[in-house]
Amino acid sequence: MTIPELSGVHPAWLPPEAFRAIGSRRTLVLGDDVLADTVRAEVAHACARYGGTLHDDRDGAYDLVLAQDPEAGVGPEGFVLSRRDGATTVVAGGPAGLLYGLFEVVRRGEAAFGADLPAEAHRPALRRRMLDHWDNIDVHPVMGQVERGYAGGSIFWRDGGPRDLTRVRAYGRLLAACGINAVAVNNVNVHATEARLLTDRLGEVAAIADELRPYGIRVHLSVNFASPVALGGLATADPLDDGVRAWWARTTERVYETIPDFGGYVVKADSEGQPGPFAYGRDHADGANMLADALAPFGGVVHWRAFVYDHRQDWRDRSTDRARAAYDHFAPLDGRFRDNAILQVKNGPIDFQVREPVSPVIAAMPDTRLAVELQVTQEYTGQQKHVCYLAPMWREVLGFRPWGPDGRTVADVATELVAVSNVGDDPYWTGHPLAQANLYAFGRLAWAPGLDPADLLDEWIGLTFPVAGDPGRLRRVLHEIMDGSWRTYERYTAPLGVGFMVRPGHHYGPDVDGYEYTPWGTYHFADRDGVGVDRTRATGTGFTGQYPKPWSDVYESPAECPDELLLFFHHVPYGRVLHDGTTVIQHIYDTHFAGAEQAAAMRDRWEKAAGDVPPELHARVRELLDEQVRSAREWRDQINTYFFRKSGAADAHGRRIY
Ligand code: GCW
Repeated sequence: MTIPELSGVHPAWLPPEAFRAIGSRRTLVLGDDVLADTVRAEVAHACARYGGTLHDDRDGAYDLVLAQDPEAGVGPEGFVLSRRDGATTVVAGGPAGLLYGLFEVVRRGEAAFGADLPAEAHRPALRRRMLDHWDNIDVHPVMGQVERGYAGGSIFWRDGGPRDLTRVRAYGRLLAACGINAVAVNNVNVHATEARLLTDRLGEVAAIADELRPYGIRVHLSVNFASPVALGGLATADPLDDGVRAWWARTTERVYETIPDFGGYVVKADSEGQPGPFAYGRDHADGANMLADALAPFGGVVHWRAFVYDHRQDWRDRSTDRARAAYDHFAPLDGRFRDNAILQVKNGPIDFQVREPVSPVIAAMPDTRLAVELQVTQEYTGQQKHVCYLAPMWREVLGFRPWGPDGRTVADVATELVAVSNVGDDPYWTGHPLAQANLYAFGRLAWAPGLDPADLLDEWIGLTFPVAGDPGRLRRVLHEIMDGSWRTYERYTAPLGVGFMVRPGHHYGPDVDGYEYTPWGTYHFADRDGVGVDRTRATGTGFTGQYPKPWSDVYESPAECPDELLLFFHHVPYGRVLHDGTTVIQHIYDTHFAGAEQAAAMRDRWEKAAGDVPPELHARVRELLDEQVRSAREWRDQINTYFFRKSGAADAHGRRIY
């Protein structure tokens, strides 16, 4: 096993310097599986650079000991970290724990070799911590190679075929270092070429799995529900048909012959044109269970997405509400899914907007295993042209208590966390160099959902920029720019929970009415008197009734509804007074002026970091900040002008509106 070193690719949060503390010490590694080999290779690699030594003999004095003990009581991925008598010890519950323990020591750097440390148990809160790639083999004429990808092409495929996978090993290493243990390699919209990854192109998946395995990452595959027809030549894909079930069983068996540790399937069915069980008069439990049955003999799982709604809605029809769709489809099916069928639910009821309430499905399915799906790729949050550090949003989602202050959190209810990846073949991995922090923070939050976003940012800064000119100054500047960047983005784009005022298709930049008269079910209903969607039980779509108490009542009442979600749940007059005393219309003006100003302030702050980061990186971020400032101004002016023209209400501060 060799440690991948790439030239021309930014090392992200694992620059050589991150291994200095380990590399300059005497380390003992015990264990004889693939992951122990990886740990040994990592230590040896670091020692070659920094002069330390790697040992495998128990008798001796070491600065760092990494060993396994199934009795450690922390599960296969956990570890106990301690320091006493000049030695730091990681006792892992299993092979993966050894790897995660190593990366914990990397994160701490010199601090891991300082003062004594009483035994600290670490284990992941969520057993599967997964990234979904929306990568295609072919470059799609509209979507590009990576659907909603803002960081270049796929790291797995070049247009039309497999690519040199050296970079995939390095990717696995980065993911392991933030705690991720599963990757779905292809787009959930499974087109004709990509469908064949299940059958005659399976070798390409196996090759990716080989690269990721040494870092404890299992590979999953998005499959097309109609595969028995498209690939198997059957007349039907009916999940209750014996021939169809036999086809999936045989096909899945072959997958496991090729990739014995294959993770399972991901399915987007009956959604945005993808085939599904509805075509055969079956429901989604029938569909998911059929695949679960095919996977069960091999320990595999199916991730079945709950993103099912009518995308051919009539905008004139105000009773159909896209927000209701996932609950309406899935809540009645609770208890019917197999143990190895995992329902994958987007964090909000609509679609990864900058602000949405937490999906009511999460509280509605006590007898179903749930994966909560986040979007690391910034489709609706600036497309990796804008700085938008998303950990604060995710932290809010994970800490949300659907049953009120004394109930469990979303993180307690979920069995897994999944996110759409923001990675591509860009030299910085994520296009915007600062968007790397989102990927890092996602993995860390999936491991420990209670972590503080600012602390995570701090970790990421420390690892990513180890030799910066003045570390204190850089840290300050990055916190000033990034800590509040999600809220800043919200300010200059979407006020009070209204969503989808984006350009149709690519979803970048403002277009207030872009989706207003389309079939997609994403409306704001602004007129001369007011704005927002009435989702109440009393007079609206009844969506508020999908929440348990207290939220069903809180959201129902315009007086109690949190301001930031007011227009998500209510249609209100522009003059309605918010909790802070401003009117809705004045809030729109104020936040848009403030947001655009804050974007400009980010750019000024970044100038102070010139000299603390490599010049190319500084220049790349500066260029992107120019675009962010331009775009924020455009958002400000279009939104303010639109609502000024609709409402006729003057800005209390007499600022320029067009
Ligand atoms: O947000 C929407 C995106 C689609 C995506 C879909 C989904 C993969 O605009 O590009 O399709 O969500 O999550 O399935």
